[in-house]
Formats: sequence, structure tokens, C-alpha cells
Amino acid sequence: MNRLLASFAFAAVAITAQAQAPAPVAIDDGWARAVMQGQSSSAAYMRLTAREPLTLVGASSPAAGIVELHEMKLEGDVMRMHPVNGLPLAPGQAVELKPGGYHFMLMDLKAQFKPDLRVPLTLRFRDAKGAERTTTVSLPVAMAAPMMHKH
Ligand SMILES: [Cu+2]
Repeated sequence: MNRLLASFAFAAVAITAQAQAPAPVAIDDGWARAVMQGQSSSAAYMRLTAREPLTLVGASSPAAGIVELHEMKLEGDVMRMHPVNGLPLAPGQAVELKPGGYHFMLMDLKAQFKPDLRVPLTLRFRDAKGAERTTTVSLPVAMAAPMMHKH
């Protein structure tokens, strides 16, 4: 059983390494929010700078059952968030995913996000030809104090 798990982990690493073609986008300052024990959702933030016209369409992670792209904004005097189907990225223009704005919502967490962990996140983009492009980042988990929001 242990040997089976070990070889599975090795295969997963090999596949990830193989998939790393030149990324169509630079991803900087990414992090995922640490959560309290028993809390089942977190959020991930980063800065995206596309090298060609792209639309961010979603993401996935082995650390979460569901990952959604959300936008948070003030409506009247209440902060609300909504799922976003696609976020256009113009080449060379940095777009921030940050507390109080765009973010990835990670739900159905597979383990508690603690500050010493890293969380893999595979971002999905659509390019100008309509083809899907993906890139995987490893986000540190941090105990920052972003604006709290609940579902
Ligand atoms: Cu959200």
C-alpha cells in the first residue's frame, strides 16, 4: 500500500514537470489564506501579467474539491461576491487578485491550510485562438489578514 502511494506521488510529480511549457502569463506574489481548523474554504490571491491576450477561465487544485473565480465588490454598503466566468487579461497589464477584489475561492478543502504548507493551483486560460492553456503554481499558505468574507 505504501509503495503504491509512493509511486502514485512520483507519477504525479513527473506529469506536473512535463506540463511546464513556457507559461503564457507571469504569476507573482501568490498566496493562499490560512484557515482555522474545521474551516472548509479559503481564498487564493496573486498578480497575473499576461504575455499575450488571454482570458482567465478557472482553476483547480488537488487541495480543494471546488475552485471558483470570484469577484468581490461593494453593492450599496455591502460587500458581495459573485462567480466570474472569465477575466480578460491584456498583454503586459498586471491584474491583481487580492482581498476585496478578484480571488480564487477554494472550497471543500482536503486538509487544513496551515502557514507552513504550499498549495498547488492549476490556472486555466483561453488564448486568442480559443485554445486552452494551463499553468501550475505552488502558493505559500499565509496568515495574512485579508478582509474576511463568508459564503
Ligand atoms: Cu469568494
